Amino acid sequence: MIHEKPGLFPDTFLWGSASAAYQVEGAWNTDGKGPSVWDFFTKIPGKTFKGSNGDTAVGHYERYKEDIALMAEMGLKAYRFSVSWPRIFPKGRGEINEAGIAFYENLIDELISNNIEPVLTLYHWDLPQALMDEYGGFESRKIIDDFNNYCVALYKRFAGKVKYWVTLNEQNYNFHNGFITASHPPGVKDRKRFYEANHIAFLANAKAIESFRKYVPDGLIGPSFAYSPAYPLTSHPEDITAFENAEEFMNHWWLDMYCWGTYPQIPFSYLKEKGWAPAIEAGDMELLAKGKPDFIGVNYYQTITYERNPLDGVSEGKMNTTGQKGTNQDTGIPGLFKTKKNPDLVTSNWDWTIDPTGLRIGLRRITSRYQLPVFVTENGLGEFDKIEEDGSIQDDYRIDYLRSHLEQCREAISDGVNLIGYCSWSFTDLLSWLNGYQKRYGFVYINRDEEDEKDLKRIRKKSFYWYQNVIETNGKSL
Ligand code: BGP
Repeated sequence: MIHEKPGLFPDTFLWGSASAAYQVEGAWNTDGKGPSVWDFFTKIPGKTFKGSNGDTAVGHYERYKEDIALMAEMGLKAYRFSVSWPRIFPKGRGEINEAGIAFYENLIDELISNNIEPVLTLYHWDLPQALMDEYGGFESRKIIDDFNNYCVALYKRFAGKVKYWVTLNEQNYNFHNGFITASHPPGVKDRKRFYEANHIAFLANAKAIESFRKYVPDGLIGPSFAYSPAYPLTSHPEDITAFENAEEFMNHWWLDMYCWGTYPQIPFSYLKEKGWAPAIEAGDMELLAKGKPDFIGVNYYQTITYERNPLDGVSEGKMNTTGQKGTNQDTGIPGLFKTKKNPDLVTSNWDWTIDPTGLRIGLRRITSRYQLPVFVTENGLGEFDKIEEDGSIQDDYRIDYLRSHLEQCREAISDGVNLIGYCSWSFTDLLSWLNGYQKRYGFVYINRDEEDEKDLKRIRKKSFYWYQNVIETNGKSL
């Protein structure tokens, strides 16, 4: 679709940037915080790049005012952050830890006083370790009430201050890594458990949304989905079938459930055949139907290209977590699909394809299928950055990445997508879960690496000034 005139971002557009508690806060055991699963998992040898962890992260817990001052200087309209559940309930439930919730209250107040809209993510993977020990986290239905109780505590406290809420961040990616590749907690490789845990998470998500309607009637809520739109490698009908399999199993499985409260029929039938289908109990479908979101949060980094995969084909492949280009391996599900490098696209040093048009395609697919507003809750480029002799950081590659993706957002708006905002990933550099501190995403450089916490000094990159101008012109000058 080629439009004759360039589109416009609406005046109300939320120009934002995002982070997550474990990746920025540090202060892992300060002010009564309980441990999360990541506090333990990152200490297991070999799990993260150079054994990096978020004990200190980028010191945002102490420096949040300095960080918000930088956001205000930039003119940021929205800041997406996550609340650490074990800061609020150190053991997952029970008495609220007042010092923990006060941190977020101060953060929210500071944002509001700087005219920055808070976008609060309820769950960005840092499950209280106590609930993992007690009942295996999302593998038990007990989590549905515990998660709801935690969410309600935040709804009650922040209903008047926070309008935009995100339920679960990237349930699909986090659970895939947790139960298929064993690279996130709980570090399991078991497809049956994967689908069971996902089903329980869908129920927890729906219940949290049901409660939201009662406590925050004027707010807007939705999950953030790690959306990698699928492409077929060729027009061979078997590759088209592989691509459709991928779209169904990797995307519709979650999006249909969030938006419609139902599972897509073809994958469900396949999972039944394999013995992997989740157990559906009486009342589940009624609850799931109540989880309809106000918007779909889209975390977009790349498209993934698929081809046919025979029954004795590829299943597991290593992921590039070192930044050594070309070390990523293909992966797949025998009999369904396997991934393949797209010959038409370039990649980052971490082998993530760079495909701005894929963002437009994804936004259109969601709009056409679900007819809901969309919020880009993450999009960005993880790369090595270098401090020049004059102290500057010339991250033109990041500007090119963000600009080209925003151009495609504008095209998507012209196409008829109701896009309410865009949060880049990320505002400051931060801990990349498996890739350490060297994979940098921020507009603001943080002076630290894996081995040395240094002084955590904040340094504005070239992209900081670029995004400042984008916001000032409401996207007219990209
Ligand atoms: C998403 C997560 C973020 C962030 C981002 C970049 O999956 O929601 O928390 O980490 O991806 O990924 P990575 O850090 O692996 O490069």
